[in-house]
Formats: sequence, C-alpha cells, structure tokens
Amino acid sequence: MVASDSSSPRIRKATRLKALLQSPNLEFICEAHNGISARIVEEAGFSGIWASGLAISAQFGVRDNNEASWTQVVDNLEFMSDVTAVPILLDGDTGYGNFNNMRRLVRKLEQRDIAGVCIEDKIFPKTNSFIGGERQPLADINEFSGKISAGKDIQNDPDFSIIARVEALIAGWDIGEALRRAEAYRRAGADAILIHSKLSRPDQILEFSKEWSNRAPLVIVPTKYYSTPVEVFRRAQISLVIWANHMIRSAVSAMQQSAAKIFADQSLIEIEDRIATVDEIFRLQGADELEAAEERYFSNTRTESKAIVLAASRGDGFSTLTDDRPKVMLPISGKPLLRHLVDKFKKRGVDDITVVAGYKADSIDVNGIRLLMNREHETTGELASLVCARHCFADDMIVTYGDLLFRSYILRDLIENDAAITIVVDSSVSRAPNETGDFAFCSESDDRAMWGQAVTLKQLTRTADQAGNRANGRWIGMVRIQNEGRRWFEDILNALQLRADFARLGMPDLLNSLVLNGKPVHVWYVHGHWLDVNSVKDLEPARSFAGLTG
Ligand code: SPV
Ligand code: MG
Repeated sequence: MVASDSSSPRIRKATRLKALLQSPNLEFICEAHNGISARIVEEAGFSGIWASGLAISAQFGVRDNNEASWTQVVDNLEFMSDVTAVPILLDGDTGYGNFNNMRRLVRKLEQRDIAGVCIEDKIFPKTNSFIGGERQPLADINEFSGKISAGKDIQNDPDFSIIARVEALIAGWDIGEALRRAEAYRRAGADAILIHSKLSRPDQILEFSKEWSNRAPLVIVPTKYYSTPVEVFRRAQISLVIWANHMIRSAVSAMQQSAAKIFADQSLIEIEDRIATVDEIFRLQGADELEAAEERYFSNTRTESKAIVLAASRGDGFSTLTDDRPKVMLPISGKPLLRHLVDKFKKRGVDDITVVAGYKADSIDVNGIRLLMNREHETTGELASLVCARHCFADDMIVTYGDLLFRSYILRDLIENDAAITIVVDSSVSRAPNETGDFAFCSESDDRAMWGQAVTLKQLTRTADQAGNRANGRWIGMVRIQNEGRRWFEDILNALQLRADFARLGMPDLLNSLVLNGKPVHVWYVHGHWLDVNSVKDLEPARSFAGLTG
C-alpha cells in the first residue's frame, strides 16, 4: 500500500495531531489495528487514528495485557503509518516499563512517523480498564510524572504529543484524585489529559472537565457512555473524542458471520455479494499505484508483447503417442512440451498467451493461457488457426509454433529487437539438398562476427537448395510483429484469406507474401540452441535439451 495524500503531506503528522488537540472544535479520531483498517479509517474522513492497544492485541489474537511485545506493536504501527497520511496516536499502555523504556518508545515512534503516544497511570503489565478496573493498582504519581518528562525530553519533534491517561476513576478513586493526578501530569509536560470512565453515563467526565476548566486539552473515550450526544462533549469543551475499538469489533462480527455461513453452506454463493470484492482489496492495497510505478521504473524488464501459439495439429510422426493428445502435450522431462514454451514466455514477462488448439484440445493444460479452438483443424492449416486468434492480435505480438524448445535468450533477443517484423533463423542447421523444413534465403548470410547485422528475408522454401543455391538457415517457427508490422501482417492475412487455397496455407506463405509486397521481414540469426519436435526420433534429443537449464 502507499500513503494516501488525503491531506497535505507537507504538514507533519505530529503537527497535525497537536492541532487536533488544540483545536477549538470537538475533534474525532477512530481506532485502527493494522494497515488496511488504518486506510479504511482515513478514507472514511477521520483526521486521526487511535492505534488501540485492545484492538492491536486482539488482531494478534492475544490479550490486552502486554502479551504482544512493544516492538511487535511498533512493527504493526509501521504498516499503519506507511499507508496513511493522517496522524496516528498510539495507545502506549503504561509506556512498556519505566522512564527509560518510555524514552526508547518515543524514539522508535518518531522514527516511524507516529504523531503521539498516550500512556496510562497503571502498572506494567496492564489490564484493560474494562476488566476488573477497580482492582487495578495505579502508578505512583511521581514515578509516572517522571515517565512523562523523560518522554518529553527525548522527543525530537517539538510537536510530538504525549497524552497522560488518568485511570483514577476506573480504579474507583474520586474526582479529587483524578484531578490531582491530571495536574501533576500536566506539570510534568503532558500535552493533554485523557480522562477515562467506565460508567454508562458521562457524569464523571462532565464533572471532571468542569473542575479542570481547560488547563490542558481533554481527551475522552466514550465506549461505555456511547449514547451521550456529542453535543454534550462539545459544550463541556472536550477537545478530542476517541472511538476506541469499533473497527476491530466490526471486523470480528463480519468475519464470524461469513465463516459460519461458508462453513454451513459449503458454498460461497450466498456470501459473495455481501463481502468486499477482491478488486476492492486490491484498491485498498494500492495496486493501481504499483502498476503506474511499473510503467515508470520497470518497463525495460517487462514487455507488452503477447504470444500466439499455433498448436492445432496432432503431429504425424508420433503414431499412438498422440492418440489421446496433440503433440504439444507430449511429456518432455516431466512436463508437456507446450508447458516448456509457456513457462519460457512467462519468465520473459510475456503473460498474455493465446494457444490455438484443434486436435484433442480438451487435453491441453489451460493454466495461465487463453485457449482458442480451430474447429476446422483437420482440413485447414496454420493460417486458418491464426485467423481464429485474430481478436487477440496486438501491436506487439509473437507468433510461434507450439512444438518448440529454445533457450530463453532467443526470446529475450527477439523481444529487444525493434524491427516491425522479425523472424528467428538458425544458421547452424544442415542445409543439404535433401533437408526439408522452412529454409530461409536472406539478404546476407550469418556473419557471426557481426552482432545484430541488418538482414532481411528474401524467401522461405521447403528445401534448403534452390537451383543450386543454398539457404542461409532455417526459420525456427517464431516471428515477432510490432507497430506498423501489425497492419502489414493483417493486410496480408486478409488478402490471403480471399484465396481459394487459403485452408492449405501456412505461416511461410504469409511471410513470403509480406516480402513479395515489399514489406521488410527482418532476420535475427541464431546458431542452434533450439529444436522442434516433429517425430518420435525428436523426443530423446528434446528430453536432453529440456534437461539442461536456460
Ligand atoms: C484501547 O483502545 O485499548 C483503550 C481504550 O485503551 S479502552 O479499551 O477503553 O481502555
Ligand atoms: Mg488500551
């Protein structure tokens, strides 16, 4: 998640909390207990967050008795602080020890941009005020005052707030004791006094505030006297109201209902529309920001390329091995041939992969790919399959045969190429006259001393020998199309589709037509490091090739 910018980041969080405490208006802050709840509280409009000890311990699943260590609390606060711009006031219990622990706490809180801490005059380890409050011993006034002074002396930011929480009324003492303590804490440097009460009416609070008469800002937690209209607090010149535990309680009841329903129904149907969507979670996590940042900082390692994989044929050379699956599903070193190819593309950041299948398409592992069908696969060829994927064409795409194994640098170099149309040609293959394959006659032969030489395709042929001329290499079955190349590619495909023999045409026909129509088809030479699987005899070399990494 990233910090929201709901309020000016130039004003420090500590300064903002101080302003809330000193504001002439009645202000409100609300409990949060982790990053996402902090974000939700801020989005609701609150100008501050109460990092409640009760709620933070509860979300850890432990008791509000200092069972979570203070560093665990501070780590949790860091997540809350990182994703919000409004100030966070930590419920720091008793300060987690003596004056020295308090000093260290203040240091660590400031380092995490926490705006202030509230400490209560009880004994470590404390117990929540609503559990047997009257049995709880109070801290010695002097010792507690020293803790406040120690915190104030160590703080770096003059606006960091230390709020002293008076527990006298909780522990069964009278207003006089509460006032005596509050005054001592004010003198010790407390920026505000939190006066706590567990009565269901605000009587103690109102009496206290009357006697206090604004000597320092007053903070209250009306968890028990919640039915009191806030106008009453306003008139009593309370500065800050803390809604102290309502996010954790909301979360708990929502989760209890969902868990019970899902368990009973063994289904998500009833629950799906009642809970936050996954997209809403992504939004709260700031997924959009990451996408935008990737555009800015990560674009040279990611690619917008999409892949179209032609995999409709059964493969003739495999006898019964392909009775129940197409050749791309034949296992090679523990995974199907097609999976090797898909994994290579994904590793290079090509995540949008469309596979056009035909023969035994339902046996194809669809994980991570879009599967399309060429229903006419028995009577048509590669271009007919390509047409099935036309709606997936993109301004940057790689069209490839599905039966290839290749080292990953081949794909990397192809992606880094900026020609409109680029084919990969292997100059290392045998070019004996009897060889068949997609042989490439090119403008230049492969000068291996020249990296990335400018070479264009003249023609693809089925044999390596044309009237005594030898081909320069063999096309491996992979072509990259980008920018204006897409239009050329589509125009030629459209034109070929009008031909009576379209059903028989393959990718080489398309590439040759591009050349014939004057479109440059750039050649990227490689020297081995790939193979295609066309018959049973190719399986063993494929296994040893795939067994080597890279
Ligand atoms: C908390 O939220 O943890 C508090 C307030 O300390 S109360 O639970 O009301 O004591
Ligand atoms: Mg607490």
